[in-house]
Amino acid sequence: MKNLKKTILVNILVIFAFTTNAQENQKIAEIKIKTSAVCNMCKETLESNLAFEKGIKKTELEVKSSIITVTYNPQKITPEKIRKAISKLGYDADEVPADPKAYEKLSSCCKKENAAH
Ligand SMILES: [Cu+2]
Repeated sequence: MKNLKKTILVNILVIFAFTTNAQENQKIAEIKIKTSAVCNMCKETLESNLAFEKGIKKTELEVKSSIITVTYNPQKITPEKIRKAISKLGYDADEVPADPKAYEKLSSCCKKENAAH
């Protein structure tokens, strides 16, 4: 009798774990944000720094179009916060302008006014 109870309990836990996992998989969204990135260094800066942002799962910046594709968990981060994070790194993100202080710290080749390459 004791063993039966144990088996039932384990089964319930297993079912619970699977259900949680299924919900977890649905907590994924994707957004494309237009940035002011101009070169591969910008790509590096954005992708490596955004990786530390809570809720962001994957980032991929296309240098040619300056568009960054962000895969994120909408339960943990909002598109608004993602744009803020990009701005804090010194880059424009859609309608959110680059944070002036962060922008100043960028390498000269990464500044949008010098985008001659
Ligand atoms: Cu750059």
